[in-house]
Amino acid sequence: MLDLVKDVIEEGKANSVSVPQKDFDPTAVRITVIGTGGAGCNSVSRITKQGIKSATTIAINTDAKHLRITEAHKKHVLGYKITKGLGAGGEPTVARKAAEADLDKLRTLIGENEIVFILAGMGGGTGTGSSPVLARIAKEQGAVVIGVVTLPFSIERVRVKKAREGLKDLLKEADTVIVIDNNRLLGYAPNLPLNKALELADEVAARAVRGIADTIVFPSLMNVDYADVMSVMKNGGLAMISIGEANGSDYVKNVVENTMKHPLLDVDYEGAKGALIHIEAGQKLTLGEVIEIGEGVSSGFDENASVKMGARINNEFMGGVRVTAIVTGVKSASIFGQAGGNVAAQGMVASASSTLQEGMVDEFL
Ligand SMILES: Nc1nc2c(ncn2[C@@H]2O[C@H](COP(=O)(O)OP(=O)(O)OP(=O)(O)O)[C@@H](O)[C@H]2O)c(=O)[nH]1
Ligand SMILES: [Mg+2]
Repeated sequence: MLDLVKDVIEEGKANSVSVPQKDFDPTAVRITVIGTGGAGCNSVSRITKQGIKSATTIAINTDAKHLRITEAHKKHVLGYKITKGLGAGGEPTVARKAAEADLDKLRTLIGENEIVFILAGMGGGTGTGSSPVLARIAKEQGAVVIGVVTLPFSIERVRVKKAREGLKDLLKEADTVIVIDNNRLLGYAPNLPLNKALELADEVAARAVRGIADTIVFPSLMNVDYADVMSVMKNGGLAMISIGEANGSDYVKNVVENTMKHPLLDVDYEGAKGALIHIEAGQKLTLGEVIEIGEGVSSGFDENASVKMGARINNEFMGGVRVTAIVTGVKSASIFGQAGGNVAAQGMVASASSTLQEGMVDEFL
């Protein structure tokens, strides 16, 4: 079983994950992680409890009661005048109005950043309706905006349409949206109870954020700097994430296989814009192995995709290795349907230097 799954099953273990304790200059690269709605707040709580020195965390919810039990550096009850802190009742339009009513407060709360992550579960009211507004504000204030969102389990049927609409709106405002299809988490652990599966989604979101934020901020065996992240994430469009782990002998070959086995979104890499591969391992990891892993993981990507690799030594890993791969500018017929999808998606990749056009997204969906 993947350590990823074990950490989630063994209650509390995730809270003891060690993070680099180095001081860093917070003015160098300002990173903010925003969680909105129940799922987004739970993901942000997880990140905050684990400890994150590379970023500021903000939790936003229309549901004040849930916000009270959320851990974050800053918290905000969204659109209190409209929702009275009682939630958005599953209505994205209510949450959008609540966010629009709070524009000035949100501008101050978010501030200026180089990178802003927006975490949400698509399919409910608050996360679905507010995340595009938050993305717009963060972008207007100068940040590269990366959404990290989940799509509902198929058993949550009525939420799927709402989730697609929300994703479509978020793709218009954010640079890149990393999509975790909850159904695909079951590839990691088919028999998880629902609450644990949702925690697993939180953990994947946490690793996506940490894989990017910590690698930029803290010195590593192989550094990824802000310019590298920009080249992959700016106007990256739809993105998929996959996590692989391996231990013992032959761990290089095994981790490559594991990483490619369970992408968390069913995608086509043709025309992919870029990839960010983050590798964490114990002391014995060599630069040669880093390159071997990177080449192995990226062998299926589009040949024009710009691949950036970062590697960090983590003494907790002993003989193990963990890989987080994020591929941007991908196409996903399984979410968006076949008709017109491919043409529009190729257009998205071809226009990497301009922001996503509204018409293109509509066609894409
Ligand atoms: N990762 C994760 N996903 C969750 C969790 N809870 C629910 N989800 C998923 O996220 C979707 C949205 O749910 P919530 O985040 O609770 O909804 P919300 O944004 O708070 O919306 P309202 O409560 O209607 O305002 C659900 O359909 C689930 O697929 C969680 O704890 N973690
Ligand atoms: Mg809620």
